[in-house]
Amino acid sequence: MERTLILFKPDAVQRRLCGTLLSRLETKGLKIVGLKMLRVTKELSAKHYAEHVTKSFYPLLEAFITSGPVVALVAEGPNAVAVVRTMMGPTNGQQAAPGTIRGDFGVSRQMNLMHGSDSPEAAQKEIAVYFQPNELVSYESSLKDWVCAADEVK
Ligand code: IDP
Ligand code: MG
Repeated sequence: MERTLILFKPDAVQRRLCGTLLSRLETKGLKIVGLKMLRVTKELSAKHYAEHVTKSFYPLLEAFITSGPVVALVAEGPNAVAVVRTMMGPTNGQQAAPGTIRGDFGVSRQMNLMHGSDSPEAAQKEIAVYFQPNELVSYESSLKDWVCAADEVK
């Protein structure tokens, strides 16, 4: 079963949308296997956003992501990486369709509420950046037989 790294960014925490966003992940059928609140430091930001560090917008992104607490989660489910990206919508809330998280809750390119890994490889790296192995909890959900059919589990 695939895992993905999710952040509720500082704007989501300040706007008190964490419960709403968590609820959307849970009602979608994803299983939460890791969850914590933390402050992203400049060092952590550079690790997480390594692909963006040299870009012109990076100073703004760093200031934003370090500006207040975030909530980090690991969600598990079939195709969890792609499923969460689809739920979030494109980067800019102005272009994100209604029904997506960024489309429903924001109008910004930077303050777009949520991060989700963009590939299974990125997810593995990002999960290791935010969570120690013993902070992830493997458990069997009693709902599993009602979330998807046996031949869809991979
Ligand atoms: P993603 O979050 O949809 O994967 P990326 O292009 O990987 O988007 O950018 C990472 C984050 O950096 C975005 O979610 C957004 O918060 C911020 N960001 C992206 N492009 C810009 C920009 O042009 N100006 C300021 N911030 C940006
Ligand atoms: Mg990205």
